[in-house]
Amino acid sequence: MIKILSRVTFTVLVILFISSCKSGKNNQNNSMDNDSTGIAGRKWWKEAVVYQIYPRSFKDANGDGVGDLKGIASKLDYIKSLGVDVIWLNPIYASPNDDNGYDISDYRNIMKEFGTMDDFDSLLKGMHERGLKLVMDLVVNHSSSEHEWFRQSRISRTNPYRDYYHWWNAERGKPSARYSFFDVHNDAWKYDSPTNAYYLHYFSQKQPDLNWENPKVRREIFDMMNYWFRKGIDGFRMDVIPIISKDTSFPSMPASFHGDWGLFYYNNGGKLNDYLQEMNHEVLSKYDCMSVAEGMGVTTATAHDLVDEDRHELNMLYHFEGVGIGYLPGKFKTMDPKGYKLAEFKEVYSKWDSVFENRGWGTIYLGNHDQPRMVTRWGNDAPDWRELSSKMLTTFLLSMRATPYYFGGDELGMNNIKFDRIEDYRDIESINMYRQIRERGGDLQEFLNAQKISARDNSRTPFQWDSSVNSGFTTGSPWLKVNPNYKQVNVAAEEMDSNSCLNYFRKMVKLRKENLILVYGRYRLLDKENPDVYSYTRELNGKKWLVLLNFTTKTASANIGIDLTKAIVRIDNYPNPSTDGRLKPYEALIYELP
Ligand code: ISL
Ligand code: CA
Repeated sequence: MIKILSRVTFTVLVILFISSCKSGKNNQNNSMDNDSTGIAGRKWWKEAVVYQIYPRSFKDANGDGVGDLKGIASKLDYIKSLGVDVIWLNPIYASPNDDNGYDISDYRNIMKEFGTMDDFDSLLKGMHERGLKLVMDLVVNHSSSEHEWFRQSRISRTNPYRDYYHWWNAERGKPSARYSFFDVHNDAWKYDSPTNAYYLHYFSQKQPDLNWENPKVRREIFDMMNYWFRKGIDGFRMDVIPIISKDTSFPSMPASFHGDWGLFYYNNGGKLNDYLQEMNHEVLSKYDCMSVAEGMGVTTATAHDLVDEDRHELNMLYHFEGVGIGYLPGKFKTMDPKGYKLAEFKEVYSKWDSVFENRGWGTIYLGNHDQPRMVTRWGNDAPDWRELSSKMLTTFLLSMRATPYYFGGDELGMNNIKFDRIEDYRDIESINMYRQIRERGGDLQEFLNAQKISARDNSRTPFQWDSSVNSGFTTGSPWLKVNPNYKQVNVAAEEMDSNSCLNYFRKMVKLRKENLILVYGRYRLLDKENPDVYSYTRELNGKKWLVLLNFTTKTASANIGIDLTKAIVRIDNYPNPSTDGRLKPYEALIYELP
């Protein structure tokens, strides 16, 4: 029987299994600057709010139903109005779109559907004119099978590009098992008849893994990164970068890594840190840029190796422990019907704060293009609570001690579309997982129900600009259905309403930008066991702020023993803030304490 890989659960299990943060290393870093604020190590990327744009779904300028660069360019004033600093664009490079751009066929060209290099140049210019920085996606664990390197590589065993990828000649027998994310049979080896060999693909069959052992591959990648930096980009978000280093003898996985554990083995190639140091030396160190790893499989024990300044590797990473909370073990991305426990949520985010308390720097996110919509997953998207809970989550994200990554559309309180039928999905993950379950006679209805909460397409539906047809996203036929609630939930309507999610987001961004205490202030969790309310303080230079967040539909009390009568309310998602520690449903409050 084919075992379903439960990616999210595996990460959580692994992290629980591995003991928490190794400590003891002294901070060797002397490069931190001090300034008049007395804050050590100030950096623009620590103070930035990152706004993520899924280009396919943001704005379609030419009516073909697919978002494009001209579309994004036409909305730069909107983005600027949010108060954010950095835009992270999901991949916009040439791609046959097996995995929506995460399968790149030419790293130095723009995807035809998205436009041209001229469109890119003027988009970047438009961003910089507005003081916005651009972070691009770097997808170099794998390329597309349609990349010229792979076309060459598969022609013959002696082709100069052969060693750009991982091949296993079939006369050696079948290689030992490796698991694939998007393969119907979870098999990461694909037999290729022209050379009677298997190639490795941790993701889809059209995403062959690049061979980082080969110095020529690394050279090509570093040159390509320099090419984009010379164009003026401000950084890279690095797709699944922790899994680039492989043991190319491909031994069978140790027993402890079998099943759900298998993918963790992918992090253990041994040379990741060498490669990142080389990348830093050859590329990153030459620019005032930011770098962030998608930290798949990174644990509290290994995080410092990637991001501490004295390592000369990357600036930040984002962990997967938070987004794994509440899923049932052994089932593919299926939520526990009882929901998630706030106590666990607090524990995870407090633990990751402590990891970076003295060294390194963290990130925080509650949604992205691989996750469902923030309000559906962590708040409550029922009509009575969607706006309040969405504002409450925004308050959380923007008041933690980590660089916030905010997914476009969440500022409107956009929620999951919850498709009923597999035919509505476009994502290879949902489609191939459905096929897999059908092949082994599994429960398809159960899968579809679970997907309503967890499927990636929930966050990829077109951006909701106004109440005109297709939410003003396209004049054509959208590549993925628009959420029918666009008539109420859209930018135009929310601009008119001073209490909208959109205007709350702007207020909260402004509060963070104007008060470094929210960026750098020490974080302390209060009232840890409270199952309903998340309370914490932030402290900087003798000042203390208090954050209170009610995660439930009931009135709930924060038991913090702090007299709030003289406290100043800095933000509240209700018009009449509580003053006695009793919080209304989904109430979010930030106080400045006397
Ligand atoms: O999407 C996921 C869970 O459903 C993740 O396991 C995801 O596959 C993983 O985080 C890697 O993600 C990144 O690389 C993938 C791409 O499909 C994702 O969109 C990207 O964020 C392959 O390039
Ligand atoms: Ca278009």
